Amino acid sequence: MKNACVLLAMLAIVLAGCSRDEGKQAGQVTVGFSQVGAESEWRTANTASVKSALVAPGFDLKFSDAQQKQENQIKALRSFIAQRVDVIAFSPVVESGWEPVLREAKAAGIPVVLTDRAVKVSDASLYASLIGSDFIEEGRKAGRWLLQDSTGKPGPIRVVELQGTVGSAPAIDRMKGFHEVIDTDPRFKLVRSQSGDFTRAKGKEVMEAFLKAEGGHIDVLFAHNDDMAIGAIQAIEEAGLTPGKDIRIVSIDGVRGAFEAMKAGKLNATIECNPLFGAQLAQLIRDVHAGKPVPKRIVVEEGVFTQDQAAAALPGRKY
Ligand code: GZL
Repeated sequence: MKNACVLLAMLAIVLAGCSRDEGKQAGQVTVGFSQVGAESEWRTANTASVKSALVAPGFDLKFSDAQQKQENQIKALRSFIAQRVDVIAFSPVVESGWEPVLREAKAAGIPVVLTDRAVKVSDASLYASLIGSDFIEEGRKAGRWLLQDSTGKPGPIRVVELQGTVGSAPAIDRMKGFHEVIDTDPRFKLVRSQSGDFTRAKGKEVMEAFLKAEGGHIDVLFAHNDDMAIGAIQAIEEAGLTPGKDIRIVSIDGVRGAFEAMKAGKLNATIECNPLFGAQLAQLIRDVHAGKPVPKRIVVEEGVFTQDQAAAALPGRKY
């Protein structure tokens, strides 16, 4: 009996080894991908797009979910380096703190592609390319929508802001773009601004605190993503106010939940941030691996959607 167990264990080890060997066919590109987490509808759609493109012939994908923690991403990148993957790709949860591990990847001769979010480094050669949205422009689009929607309205127009993850490129840049536009009009007064970490739960919690502090004196909510806006909508309703009317709401991402909220009249506008760049990323990784010259910055195209367009657009939305 004992011999049989030993034999079975040995067989399992050999099979596991075989499956690992089979996992990497000749000509395949082994990619280590570190994703921020699963904090929002946008992130879920982005992960699905990346996996649909990289769990495919020609690639051997090693995927890691960092649960929105930078230390988990750094651990994952070091593991990819130790496994000697061909290319590393990752969406950096925050902008700073990456220089050491990126230097280790460079020293190991492993090219790095940034997806979705940017990093702040002193040496731009530490990554080959960044594919993702222009967050400053997304913030400007939100500001322009608010200016246009406030035509003829007297001031003061009291604005609260739900920021994304502290230190992340989208939070920093969306805030910058939004204020670049609304700060030109003295009617707008920013009365509260705090991070909801891009999640529905935290967005609701922070909006509850805003409502408690400001009472009914909030006219507009600018949320850095739809998930926080949807959480805030719950808080606004629980406070006995009507979202979309008592408090106008503009947010960013363009996820299905936002279109449903607009269709229900609870959200006024969403600025699209397209997560579906998996196929473009796969081609970028192929080109980087082949040593071909690639653009340092690839900007994903996206639009703006308002309440009146929601019902017609909803059936065709891909995320
Ligand atoms: C934007 C992306 C942001 C989304 C959020 O490209 O980094 O992170 O706006 C997500 O929904 O959490």
